[in-house]
Amino acid sequence: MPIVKRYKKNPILTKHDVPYSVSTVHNAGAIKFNEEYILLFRSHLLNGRSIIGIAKSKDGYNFKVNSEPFITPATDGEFKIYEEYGVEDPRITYINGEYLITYSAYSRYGVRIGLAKTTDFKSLEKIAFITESDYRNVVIFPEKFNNQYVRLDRPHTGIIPWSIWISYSPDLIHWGNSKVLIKPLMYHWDEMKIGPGAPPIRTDKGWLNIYHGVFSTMDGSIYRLGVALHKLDDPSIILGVADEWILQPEEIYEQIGYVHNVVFTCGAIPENDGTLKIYWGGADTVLCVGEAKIEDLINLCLEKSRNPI
Ligand code: BMA
Repeated sequence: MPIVKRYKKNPILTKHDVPYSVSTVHNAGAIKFNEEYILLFRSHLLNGRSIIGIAKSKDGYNFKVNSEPFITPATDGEFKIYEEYGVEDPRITYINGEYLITYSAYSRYGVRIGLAKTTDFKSLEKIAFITESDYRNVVIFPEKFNNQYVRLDRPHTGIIPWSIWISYSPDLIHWGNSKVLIKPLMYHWDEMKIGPGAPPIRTDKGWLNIYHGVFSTMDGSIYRLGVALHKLDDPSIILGVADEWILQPEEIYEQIGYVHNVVFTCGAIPENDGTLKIYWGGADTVLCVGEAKIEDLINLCLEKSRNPI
């Protein structure tokens, strides 16, 4: 039995479901809002740059896409120069009555992380860039720890393979006290690079961190998903990192597309029955969903663990 069970009617969204012109629908932040499921998803425009659309659903499987995109590159003001090449891969965190959205902003100056917020998924306020260049994959925890906001992030460096770090902030704008937490393993499915995927999910055994890992082959890179468990009251402590991946490209819509052999997540939603709905982009082209038992994910982290560093 695979640990993540694919929804039979995958993919749940494709470019044909979008009422404006795009060539892909993938990598989506996910959250429940007023009894509805919300997805903020990335799409490539026909010029190759990305924007972020919004889709809503009553059941988490059947989504309807709004007629207008939700986040597009700023056309004036201070955000403009850093979003010129597009906005990608949103993550959503609910904290203090607001929905925080982190996204990758691309420009001739590199890739950095923008922070925006909404209270109603109708209007959006861009707040600040919260990293300099050479950062992607920032996920904010939905709780404060010792009065600090906490995030997992992924700086780019030429010295070690790209790894998962933790950083702290008093105000969501200024971040520091960074520490490396999980590093790719040599000759392992995640040897090339890893990065946070879904914002961490609270369980009674710890925070589940669903992340992506990449392995390079003669036929290109393979993006898979893995899972780690962080201590509840101190997420800088890793209780376990599963040695095995939890999802790899196996269906045709994950193996063939805009980028072959990719499953990539930006969001997962825990349900009251102990399952977790994980949303992922297939081959950077379509959007998929699947379910895992939270208990199985925890056990995999604790019983088949590898060294985090
Ligand atoms: C990463 C990001 C993701 C993408 C993945 C696979 O570097 O660009 O948005 O899904 O590559 O192409």
